[in-house]
Amino acid sequence: MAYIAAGSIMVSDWHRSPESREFFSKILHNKKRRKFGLLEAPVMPPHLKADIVRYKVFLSGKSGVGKTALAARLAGLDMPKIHYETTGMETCGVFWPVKLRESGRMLFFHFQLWDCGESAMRRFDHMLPSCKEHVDAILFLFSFTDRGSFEDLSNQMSRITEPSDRLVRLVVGTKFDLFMHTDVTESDITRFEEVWGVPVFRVGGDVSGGFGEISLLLNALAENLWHQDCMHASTSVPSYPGHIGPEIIV
Ligand SMILES: Nc1nc2c(ncn2[C@@H]2O[C@H](COP(=O)(O)OP(=O)(O)OP(=O)(O)O)[C@@H](O)[C@H]2O)c(=O)[nH]1
Ligand SMILES: [Mg+2]
Repeated sequence: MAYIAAGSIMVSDWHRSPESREFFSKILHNKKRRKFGLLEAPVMPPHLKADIVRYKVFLSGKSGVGKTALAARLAGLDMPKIHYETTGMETCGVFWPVKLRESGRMLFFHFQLWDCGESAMRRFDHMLPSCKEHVDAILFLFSFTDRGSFEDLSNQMSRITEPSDRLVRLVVGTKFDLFMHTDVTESDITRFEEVWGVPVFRVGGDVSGGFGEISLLLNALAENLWHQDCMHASTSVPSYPGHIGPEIIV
């Protein structure tokens, strides 16, 4: 599926506009991200009603590239300072409010992130199938400080997914803050984006205050998932077990 340019469906940088303040205040607490229980969700006053659309997102990449750190970064949790191999599978949820451009409608996206340690993935055969079951998007990670992880991307993408799979694929380069030690050049990235038609996002460093680079990634995820559902809804009879995206007209 063709990648959607930022801002074609959703208002880019909406998190910076005063209008979004009330929505973002529902996912923040004392300038940090609010923690939601399993069955909790942001509640808006009736005049600002916003539907919640839910998606499953799988984080894939070599051990140590920063899957657990990225999940924590996106969820606003503390990031691991040192590498503890994730011994099994962990999930966490991220709410992210957006505004649709044409209708002016606001929505809360809920991304359920699935993070599986790479060695557990290799050891237990059932891990990959359960991560892939009903998955809506996959983030393929590589680290800017590990050229091998970048070179392995193409392999990984063709091994885990089929071209016919209905899912959004995005690539995330981690440890961009350590660019002094980078093993991957800008022209490597440009070439990869051209060949695969998939955008590469760069993350790294502190997320102190504001949403910084994660807003780009969360918006892109939301926008492409929404687009994917709209395309699917226009070509088939809708039946959406996991979420209520497509029956809402953009
Ligand atoms: N400087 C910097 N360090 C990072 C970044 N992302 C991850 N790290 C560090 O890289 C190490 C490994 O990160 P993890 O998130 O634990 O790696 P993982 O992909 O979950 O690894 P497995 O669970 O073994 O599959 C940790 O020490 C993190 O602090 C980043 O963007 N910048
Ligand atoms: Mg991990």
